[in-house]
Formats: sequence, structure tokens, C-alpha cells
Amino acid sequence: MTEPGGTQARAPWRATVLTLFPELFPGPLSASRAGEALKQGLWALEAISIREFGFGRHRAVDDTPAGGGAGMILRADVLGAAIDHAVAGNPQSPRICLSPRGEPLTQLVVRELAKGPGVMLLAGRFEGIDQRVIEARALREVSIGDYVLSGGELAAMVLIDAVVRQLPGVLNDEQSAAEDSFARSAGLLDCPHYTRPEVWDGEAVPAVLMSGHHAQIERWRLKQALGRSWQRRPELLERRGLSAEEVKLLEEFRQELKN
Ligand code: 4FV
Repeated sequence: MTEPGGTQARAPWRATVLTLFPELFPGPLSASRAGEALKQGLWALEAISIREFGFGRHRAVDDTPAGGGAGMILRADVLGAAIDHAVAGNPQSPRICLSPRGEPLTQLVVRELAKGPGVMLLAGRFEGIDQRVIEARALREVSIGDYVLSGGELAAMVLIDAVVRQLPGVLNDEQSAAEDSFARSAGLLDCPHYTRPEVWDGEAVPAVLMSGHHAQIERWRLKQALGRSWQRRPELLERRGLSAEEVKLLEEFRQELKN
């Protein structure tokens, strides 16, 4: 389809999810901005049942672990066929397997995926999936956190929700501005936020935020973002590095802690 002015219209960002529970989708993704954007065709979602590729009368999709051990493993032949079917429609899309041993899902990865045509997401169940299909289909393993879920579906929804927010036209300008707030875009933990009432439970909103002095407000927010990142996620500061001004701000934050 050609846009007015002759430019080729970009196909909507497409998420294709392979799952044993397709009925879980869109689920929470049908709510709020993501849901409206789905209705508007700003992105597309397809949930494909892995069971369709199962064997025999019972459509078997899993089997016991080679070498013994508890639980079941999803079969490579079943998943291979399912993946080949899923990527047929969008061969350019990255093929991702949600797994606790994957690379961490970060805002950086989210932004990268939002720039692409979409994703194919494999939502596992049971103990895991046969390693051969990960290698044979060059699946990228991605984790949403160091804990074990009962299935990859919720992790797939987390990834989709985070990416859809980055797609053009999904967030209104106000929200996009908030999304791109300095802290968030700079790999720091966000600063604290306040609103009315000005005093609650004897606690007042920090005076600088009521001053209307935008430079001082931005400086305060950056100091708080640096301070909290130092307190809770120091590795974020190592990864990012600090300017001389930021080193001074962080020292100020630490001094204020002592007082
Ligand atoms: C998970 C995670 C996760 C592991 C076994 C599904 C479960 C079951 N996925 N980030 N954490 N997956 O726990 O992505 O197959």
C-alpha cells in the first residue's frame, strides 16, 4: 500500500507467538494503549497452537528428557515444523525463545525489536525445549528475569507490551515525552514522582518540584536517578559511565544521605 506522497506504507509490526495456550492471547494486550493500537492496526498479533504440529492421535508435543530426569521436554521435530510455519509469513522477523537462561530483556533490546518488522516468539512449557531446535533455527533466547515461570506466554506478553509502546502512533505525545524522559532514555532508574496533594500524611512534595525552576527540577531529577541507580543497580552506572557533572551530582546525593 502506498502512502500519500508515494512512500511505501510500512506493514504493521507483527508478533507471531507459538504457544500451547493460544487462547491466552491477546489477553492483557487487548487493554489500554496496546489494545487500542491493535484495533487500529498499528501492530498485529497471531497466536499459533504448537499442538497443531503434534504427532499421533493425541498430537504429542513433548517427551521424557534424554538422560533421565523429571518433567518433559518439547520435541525438536514438533517445534521445527511449527517455527517453519510461523516464519513463512515474515522471514525477516527475529526468532526469539523466551527462557530463563536467555539474554536479559532490556529497554535497549526492546527499542531494537521495535525498529524491525516484528518478532516470532516461542513460548515454552514444561522443563524446556530440545536444544537442537534452538540451534537449527537460530533462536535467540531472551529472559524477562531470573525466576521460573510456568510457561513462556507471560514473558511473551511482557516483551510485546514493552515493544508496542515504542511503535509510532501508539503513545500520544504526552506519553511519548514521559517515555523518553531523560532517566529512562539514559539507562538509569527513574527518579521519584509526586503530584497533588502538596502535603500528604505530613509529607510535602520536595520544594524544588514546586519552584517552577525547570533547570533546577531537571538537575534534581537527574541527581535522584543517579542516586537510586547507585543504591539499587550500581551495574547500570558502570555500564553507562558518568560525566564529570554527574559524578558531582552523585557525590551531592551521597552527602545528602549522610545528613
Ligand atoms: C522465562 C523467564 C521462564 C521456563 C520453563 C517456561 C519458563 C517453562 N521465560 N523469562 N524467566 N520460562 O521462566 O522468559 O518452559
